[in-house]
Amino acid sequence: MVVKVYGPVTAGCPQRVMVCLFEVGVEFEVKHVDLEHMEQKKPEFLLLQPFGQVPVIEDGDFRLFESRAIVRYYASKHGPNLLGTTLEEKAQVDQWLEVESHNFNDNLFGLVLQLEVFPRMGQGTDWKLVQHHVEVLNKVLDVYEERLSKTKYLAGNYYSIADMCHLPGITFLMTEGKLGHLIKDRKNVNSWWNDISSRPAWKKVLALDISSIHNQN
Ligand SMILES: N[C@@H](CCC(=O)N[C@@H](CS)C(=O)NCC(=O)O)C(=O)O
Repeated sequence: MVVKVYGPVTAGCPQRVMVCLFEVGVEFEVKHVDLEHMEQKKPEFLLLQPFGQVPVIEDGDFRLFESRAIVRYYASKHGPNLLGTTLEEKAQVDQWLEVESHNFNDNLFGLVLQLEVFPRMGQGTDWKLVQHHVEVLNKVLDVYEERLSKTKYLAGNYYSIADMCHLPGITFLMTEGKLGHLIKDRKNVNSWWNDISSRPAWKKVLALDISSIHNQN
């Protein structure tokens, strides 16, 4: 049974799910949701995701939303190697996944809104807020730099979903956000980034072609 992933291939939250599915080898098809035209707020989509956001997955009769919950589910279902093996390793993965979700992503998402979403909607950028998010992210990434001087990956010396969940956000910093120096100026963070972003699963996500996805629907 092919898993359905609802969301544009270019949006960070669905990308988090897609990279996990590529990594664990689960076949999926993308059901494009047009965020520009607010398809995610239409009644039929709210039946799938009551908060009107992507991603959602459908796996047979099973439906799930919240990207990190989906990532945890598929990583649990298809082997322990992305979650750590011992109880302590698993707890470390959970800890760094929480850090990704709150310390990192809350600020990253603020930057996506100010630098990409609002300008596209014809609204101005609040540069004071941009400065605030960058300042906080600098502090967060200083913590990462220290951590990654001791271990190869965030949770330890094994690649995990905690590393994986950073891929869309850091890609934004490196590209549209034009804030790549936050990564490149930190030796250990930069090596970690080069390592995790060169994994085939992430390259496959970036290669997903929006026009071919449209044709599937
Ligand atoms: N915590 C949710 C956040 C979902 C989310 O913010 N999705 C964005 C795309 S990355 C979205 O649907 N934006 C459109 C909207 O909020 O109306 C998750 O990780 O799945």
